[in-house]
Amino acid sequence: MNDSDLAQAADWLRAAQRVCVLTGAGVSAESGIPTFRAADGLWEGHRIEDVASPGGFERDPALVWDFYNARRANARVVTPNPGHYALVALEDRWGDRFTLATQNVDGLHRIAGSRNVLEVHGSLHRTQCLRCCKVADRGLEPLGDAPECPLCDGRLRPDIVWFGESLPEDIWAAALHAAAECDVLLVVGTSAVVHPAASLIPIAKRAKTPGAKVVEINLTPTEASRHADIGLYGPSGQVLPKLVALLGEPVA
Ligand code: BV8
Ligand code: ZN
Repeated sequence: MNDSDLAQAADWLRAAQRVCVLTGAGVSAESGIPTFRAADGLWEGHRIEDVASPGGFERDPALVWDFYNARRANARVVTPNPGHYALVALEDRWGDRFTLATQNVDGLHRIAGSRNVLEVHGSLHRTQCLRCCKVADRGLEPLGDAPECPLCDGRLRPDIVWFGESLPEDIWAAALHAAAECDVLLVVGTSAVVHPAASLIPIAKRAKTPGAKVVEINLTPTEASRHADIGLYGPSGQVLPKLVALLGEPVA
């Protein structure tokens, strides 16, 4: 990552009225949560269809709960990293003109202090009852491989958007609006291969004229790179704090 690109990204941010951020598993990597598509990725040893699809849950709910209980156990022992806290600082600066859409289900953005967080793929912290449909925040304590609803004894599933499932309508509508309206979109730690989340990137560029400036923050170029105006390549836990530090004090 070169200093002139960092300075250019900071200039675009300083001039932005509205800022949107899209994060993926990479922003939590330095906290100790494995990403999905790296060699040691989460999907290792598990076919996606078996553990992150409605069909997989129908076929073997205990296997799926084992997979999610393992991720809950991992999320229970990690803490936000400087990248999460830098995004909190951006929200402090732009207030309600800042939106953070995350594909992550680990809850670390909220734990770090982010407020306006759109969890487009759900959350490890929540369960959904298949009988009474109650969605409940159940923290990250172990849930066993056949947890039941405390209200109606129905079977519980993770409140996670699986492959082949649509995203929560209200959350997705808010993410679309934020991407379409923003002046700068930061794309942080995502391979940008999963849709429709990845479509927020071209939407930010094309929804209005002039389109948003897109800044990619990643270890390597990705599917997002072709839409990016600038790529800041390095660990997000280092790049984001540098970017925030360059912004200086907000002009009153
Ligand atoms: C839907 C919950 C239909 C599970 C997840 C063909 C083409 C296009 C689309 C499709 C297609 N075939 C099927 C589809 C649709 C499918 C899809 O996109 N598939 C992909 C794989 C091709 N999408 C769906 O099924 C979606 N639903 O389409 O429904 C529909 C429509 C209308 C009505 C009804 C139905 C649902 C998608 C949601 C799936 N659920 N998560 C769980 O988490 O357990 S997706 C899963 O992938 C995670 O949420 C994850 O966040 C997401 C994206 O992955 P990333 O976050 O990007 O993670 P990854 O490992 O890939 O990359 C990490 C990046 O970080 C890397 O670039 C790495 O370099 C970088 N990095 C690492 N360390 C650092 C770093 N960067 C900075 N600093 C570091 N330190
Ligand atoms: Zn219930």
